[in-house]
Amino acid sequence: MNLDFVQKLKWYRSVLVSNKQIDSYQEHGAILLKGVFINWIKTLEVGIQKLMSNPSPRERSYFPEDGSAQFFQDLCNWDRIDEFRDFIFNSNISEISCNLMNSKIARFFHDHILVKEPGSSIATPWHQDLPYYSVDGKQNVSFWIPLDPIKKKICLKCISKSHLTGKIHRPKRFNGNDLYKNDNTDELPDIEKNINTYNILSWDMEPGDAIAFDFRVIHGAAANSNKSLRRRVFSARWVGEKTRFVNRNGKGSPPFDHLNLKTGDELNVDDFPIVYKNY
Ligand SMILES: O=C(O)CCC(=O)C(=O)O
Repeated sequence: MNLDFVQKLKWYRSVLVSNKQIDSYQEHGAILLKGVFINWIKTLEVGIQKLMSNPSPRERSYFPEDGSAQFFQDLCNWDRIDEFRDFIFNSNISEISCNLMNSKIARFFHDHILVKEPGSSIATPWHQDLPYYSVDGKQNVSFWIPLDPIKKKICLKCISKSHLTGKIHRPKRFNGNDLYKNDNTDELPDIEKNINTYNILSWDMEPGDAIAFDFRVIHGAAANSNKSLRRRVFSARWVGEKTRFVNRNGKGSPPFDHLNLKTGDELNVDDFPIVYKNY
């Protein structure tokens, strides 16, 4: 193959994520991307180590009542953890986001770290992310990036096509408490009771792989039943040019309550930088 520089660049870009993968993302709301972040695992490991030894005021960890290990969570740390910022600005993640969202831009929304220590008995309940977020719009994507090998039984589980129902279900904290007061949205149906009626997407994963999923997709994850392996996950959330700020009349998660934005506004504030432009 004898390609000039521009052709090479186009070829390189087109293999980051194929049209088939983009179609599958739009259709199912979740896809597996193999090996896309393999060169960034060490960087993210260092970042997570730094974060856990100095968490932010937004840390929200859960300690199981049975005395098993913690489920550590923290959010929005890219501006103080160099390794996170490096990954967000210098890896291919912004370009992949842009392509998956069919957007002209990839705007970073936030990072979220989710570490289930070995044997932690805390399962992540079924939920959608959109009702927790101060944004609305179909152009969005989250990446679930494990830093440890993951067996399918403890992998993120996404319900295929659940982003297309048009329904937004009542958000709850992972301990079952309602997130917003006087929330009259519908409760999520009992997924476990009818589990065989859903097409559940989940995979065996290696460090470097990622699941890209839509903010509207119903998803959850089992406890970390593995007694010797940690389940460290770096999650990065992105929005496109048509996604807008929304005031959900309550403290969402993450709580962006310092922002002076109104429903319908573009997210033109430093918290949400545009990292990639496709024009
Ligand atoms: O990692 C988990 O246990 C859950 C992840 C999740 O709910 C999310 O990334 O939105």
